Amino acid sequence: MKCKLISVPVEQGQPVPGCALGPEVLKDAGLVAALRDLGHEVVDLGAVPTPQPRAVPAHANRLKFLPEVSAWVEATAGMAYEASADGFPIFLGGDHSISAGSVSGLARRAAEEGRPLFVLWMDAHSDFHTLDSTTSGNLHGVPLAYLCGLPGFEGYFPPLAAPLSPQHVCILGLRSVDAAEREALAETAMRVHDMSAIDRKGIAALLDSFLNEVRAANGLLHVSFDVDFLDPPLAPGVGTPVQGGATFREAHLAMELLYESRLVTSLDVVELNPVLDERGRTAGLAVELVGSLLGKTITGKRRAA
Ligand code: NNH
Ligand code: MN
Ligand code: MN
Ligand code: MN
Repeated sequence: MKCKLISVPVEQGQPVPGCALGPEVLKDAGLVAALRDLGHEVVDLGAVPTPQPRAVPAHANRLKFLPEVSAWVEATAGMAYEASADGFPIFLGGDHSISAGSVSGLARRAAEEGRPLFVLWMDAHSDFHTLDSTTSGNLHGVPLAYLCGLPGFEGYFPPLAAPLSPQHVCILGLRSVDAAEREALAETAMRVHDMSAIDRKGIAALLDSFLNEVRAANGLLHVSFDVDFLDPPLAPGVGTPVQGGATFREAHLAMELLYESRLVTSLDVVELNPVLDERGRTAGLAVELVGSLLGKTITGKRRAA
């Protein structure tokens, strides 16, 4: 596989400084070597150039860095669209607002190819606020609502070429939902698997049923991996840790199943905050998990598809 690394060093979508260092630190933690060891070609496309803030009207809600984040979304979408012409794009965040860009660019490409884009959102949070409903004003809390075409983004975020169908989205690992999000989630057709569902049914069963849908629809599959999906003792280097996350084994199993499915066509790795990390553990684990998603196994032998 030809892996294309795209750095998106954005931290204005969340309140804790350090997240913009994510792409460099993931590379310092051995991401390129990990992928090459698996036999992949790695092309580092560098960083999305820092855009000028977008001219947007004033918003009634107290949104933080709206012109800046909106500009990053537009610039990242353009890069995602270009990069997805071939190969396997990997977006290195940066906070989760970048996925409003990466996924919208990929969705535009998928629509042109006439294939449905499915998204697996691995996250402690649902990121399903609209610009009107967010109470924190942190724009890393809105990308999934934007991508699904919820109202209120018009004029503030770039127009969407192709909104996601909520039936094609699966949230996995959820354990922190704000009141307004809870209402919106109750109305959506997205699959929402919280930690309780993982405890009861097992991560493999939940994932298998989603992967079967992707396969049956001949879909493309984007994985948006928010590092706070992981349990905080394993992954302390995130700005908004929430207790009770995925274990080391659950996370690896998920990645191994995704690899074996051969359905994944692109990836985001977001919300790593190296300033909050402890001795590089979070970065190291993130690199290891990307390896598992791209074919690493314990014995080194690849399982057949
Ligand atoms: N729901 C909260 C908010 O909107 C937290 C979002 N934080 C995240 N999302 N890290 O993944 O402010
Ligand atoms: Mn360096
Ligand atoms: Mn997130
Ligand atoms: Mn999160």
